[in-house]
Amino acid sequence: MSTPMGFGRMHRKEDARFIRGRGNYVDDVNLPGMLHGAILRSPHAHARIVSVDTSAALAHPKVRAVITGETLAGLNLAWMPTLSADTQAVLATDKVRFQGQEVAFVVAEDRYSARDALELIDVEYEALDSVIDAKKSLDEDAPLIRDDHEGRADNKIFDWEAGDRAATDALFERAEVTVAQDMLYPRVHPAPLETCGAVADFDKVTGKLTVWCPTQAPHAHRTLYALVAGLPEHKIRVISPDIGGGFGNKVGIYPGYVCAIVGSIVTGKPVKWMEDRSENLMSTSFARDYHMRGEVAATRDGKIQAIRVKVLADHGAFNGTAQPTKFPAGFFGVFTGSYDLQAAHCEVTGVYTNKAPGGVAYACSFRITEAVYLVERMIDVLALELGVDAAELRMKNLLRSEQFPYTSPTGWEYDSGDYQKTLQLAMDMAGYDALRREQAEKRERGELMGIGLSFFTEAVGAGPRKHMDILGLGMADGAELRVHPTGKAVLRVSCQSQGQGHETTFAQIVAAELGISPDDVDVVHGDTDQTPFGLGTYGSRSTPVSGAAAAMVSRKVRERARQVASAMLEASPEDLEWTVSESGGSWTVSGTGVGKTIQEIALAAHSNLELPDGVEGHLDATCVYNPPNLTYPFGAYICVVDVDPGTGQVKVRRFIAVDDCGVRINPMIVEGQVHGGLADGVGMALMQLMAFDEDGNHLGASFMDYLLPTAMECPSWELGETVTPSPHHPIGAKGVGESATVGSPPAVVNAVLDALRPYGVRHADMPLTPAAVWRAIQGNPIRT
Ligand code: MCN
Ligand code: CUM
Repeated sequence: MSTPMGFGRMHRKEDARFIRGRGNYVDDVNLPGMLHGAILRSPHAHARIVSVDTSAALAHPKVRAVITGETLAGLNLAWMPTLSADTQAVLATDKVRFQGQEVAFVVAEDRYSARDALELIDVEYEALDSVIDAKKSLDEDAPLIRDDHEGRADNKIFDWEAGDRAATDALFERAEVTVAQDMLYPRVHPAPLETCGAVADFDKVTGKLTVWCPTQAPHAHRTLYALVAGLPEHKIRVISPDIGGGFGNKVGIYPGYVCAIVGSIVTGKPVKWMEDRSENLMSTSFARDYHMRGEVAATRDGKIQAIRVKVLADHGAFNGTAQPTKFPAGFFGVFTGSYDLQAAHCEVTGVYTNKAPGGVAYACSFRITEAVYLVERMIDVLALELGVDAAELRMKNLLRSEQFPYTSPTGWEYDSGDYQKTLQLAMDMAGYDALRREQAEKRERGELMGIGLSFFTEAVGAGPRKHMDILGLGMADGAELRVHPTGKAVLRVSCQSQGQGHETTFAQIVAAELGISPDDVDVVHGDTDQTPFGLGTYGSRSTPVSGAAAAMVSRKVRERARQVASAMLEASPEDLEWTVSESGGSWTVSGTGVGKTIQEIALAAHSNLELPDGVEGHLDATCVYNPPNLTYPFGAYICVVDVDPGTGQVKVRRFIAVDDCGVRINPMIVEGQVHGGLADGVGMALMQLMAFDEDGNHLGASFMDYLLPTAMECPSWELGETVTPSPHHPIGAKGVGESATVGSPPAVVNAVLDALRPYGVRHADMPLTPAAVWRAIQGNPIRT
């Protein structure tokens, strides 16, 4: 595959090291004299800590330190702020509030001894009643989880609402048709290949702290360490090396990171802590856990008028969700989806339960996953009620291209879209009418085939900073670009790749702007000492924000090059025009064909050439990009399933996905992102669930019980694209990294329920395991 001069398909530059086993992950970081930490975790979901005896562990010959909540309390570090301005215990002092919560930290000479010594710590617990079911958390007699909060009387975290209640209720009162449906988006976990971990190295002589950890937001982590621990920020270096998948699991700061840092300060040695798979599944950021009730008001002929939603949001024991401050329910407010309607209203109540904290992870676009699932299930429920085809109903209600930019009833300004075209393409690719005929024939024979649709709109690329921040840090991103004398470039960005291919696509952005090869651009990221400040990668914001910064900083450099070229060509800058030919970019004297290539200009910029006053020489620039708005990618998905009526087994036979993420920088990478997200969707729809028993015991703490989809469960994806550029993004790109995870679960669920139509099943909650489908067929789904 040849390398394009800018946008286009090219192999990922980073894969050269990944496929040769030369990636460098946190667990590959080994420092001289390094010690190893391990965490003792609570076996109880809710219990008072009576005593912690560490004497036997300390007597272990290889143990160097045992840190408890009490040790941390002495340093004022027993509690830390969460990204939602709540507090979270680093190591428990008073109570444990979920099974798997961090209780003590052992530092030993090797990993095995650290683990062994955990068993020597004697903790006496006094078990308390726990609240596992969010629906019971607000009961009068529910045990109070956060008695550490002064004056708190119940388990409610927040009430939040959006839209116009009165206008919505009025439409419901007058509506010809209304439907309502309860549904659960269950608790799931992103389960990245690499678990979380950290290596902390505090140098007593220089006072410098270096932390390697797989964070999606290195700069935000550094600032928070500085604010919380009182360490000077310039003495902290956060390095996020190669990351084996993040999916939102690696946005937050976990107690283990803080423990590794304290361990290094206490012992004077570098300390590594790596969690194992069970720890990752039990204690780090879960996703979803939204109990939703949707209602739709429509006319008899299928025009949707209003949507009303009530949500109970289970945030676990600490409100550790990572979302912009003003948005306690994330971007759930976009729940009106892709449809043209008159009014909408939603209420979200967040509650504490005795489960692990988190909630915003797993390619969620800040809860748009839940919002899209809700509205796309509701459209199918309405189609069933009206007895109309689900595709037809969508086509009739989708926003029309002339409505953009469109302000939704809850106040979101969608930047651009051509929805009908995208849905039509998906239907053409699927052969929709033929599929419906095939389904009818099969139904005659008693065979169960289902066709499910979903149409999603996302809002990704958080900023602008005046509306979006995390703990006061505004969501704008910096970029720095330096072109060396020989015309090779280095781009430094504040976002951080967890596998999305930034080293390739960001090089392509610079390459397109400067007319050089992407092979000549190195992308530096993930090291706070090497990159400008910015809020990091989540909510598919890298391309919308850092990608825009990369384009803007390249344009600054190009303008700088124009000044230099004007001195070289002895022509006024206004008489120069930028051209990109096969051989690259140049500034050329208009109408003459005489010009200088960017490489020639780069050399001259560093040479003894006399430059006009005010032109500094060298070719570099910095910029900070504060996006004017989010970008709104969208897509139409169609899933075809066959269901075995005897066993309830679902087979995804076909999956057609048409995505519109505006201009595609690297279509191959975009397709890879979509493939990954579609597999996520099949997994969530059919097999994934973080289950607990009524005492709060975690029932899915290994991959034996928490199931991930494999190639066996995935069909050969059929992808299509439409391109509706974002009008406000410098290269017209919208984010895509979470689109397929957001859009695919409702398509799969709608397909399965469409297959079950002969049994009169209106709804069943994910995951649609064979047992769940079978129960639904027996007329006894978990929820109808
Ligand atoms: N891209 C492109 N053209 C576009 C849009 C994007 O070529 N119009 C490219 C980008 O340049 C980037 C990739 O596609 O290389 C994804 O871009 P973007 O949509 O900007 O998303 P981010 O880079 O910000 O990635 C974050 C997003 C999130 S939030 C989760 S969660 C997720 C996801 O990406 N985690 C992932 N995809 C993942 N993919 C992998 N392999 N691993 C993860 O942890
Ligand atoms: Cu919500 S998972 Mo991603 O935004 O890192």
